[in-house]
Amino acid sequence: MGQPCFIALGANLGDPVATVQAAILALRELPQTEFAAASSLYRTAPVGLRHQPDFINAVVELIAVAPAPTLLQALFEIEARFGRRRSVKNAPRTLDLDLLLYGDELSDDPDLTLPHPRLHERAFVLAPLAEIAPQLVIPGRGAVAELLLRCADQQIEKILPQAA
Ligand code: PH2
Ligand code: MG
Ligand code: MG
Repeated sequence: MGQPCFIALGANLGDPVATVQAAILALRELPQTEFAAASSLYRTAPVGLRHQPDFINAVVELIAVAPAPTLLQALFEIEARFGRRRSVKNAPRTLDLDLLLYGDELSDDPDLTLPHPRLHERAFVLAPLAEIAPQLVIPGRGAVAELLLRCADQQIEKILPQAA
């Protein structure tokens, strides 16, 4: 039996809509995982970053047989394929893939913290997540719908409904 996993996609360089759409296709094709759902695409104001272009964000659900570190490695490989260069923290990026949740696994490993340490305070993650998993409860944080209500001040706009 696989574990339900949620992956956040973000891009704000190049053609971010095309990048996020192509990255969703790449996630659908990952070995040792089964595609479950993809959210719409959202245009979102940058959070915690100054003077950067808006982001395109989305969330994908996969059922993974591969263990979390293997899945994380596969995500890094997709980021690299899309031209991601790791320079300074929070630099604009062609593609960022963050593992949000791996089943109900908890981890405080700094290289792979589960659940993702900032997911509960980011509308650009919570809105697409609530769209594909409205009943989801984030371990230690609460219901995704409830958490989203607390981020009402963050600017996000659904731009492209996903035909999953
Ligand atoms: N990612 C960040 C920091 N800030 N803001 C938005 N709107 N979307 C992101 O994907 C994002 C961000 C760090 O990964
Ligand atoms: Mg990120
Ligand atoms: Mg990242």
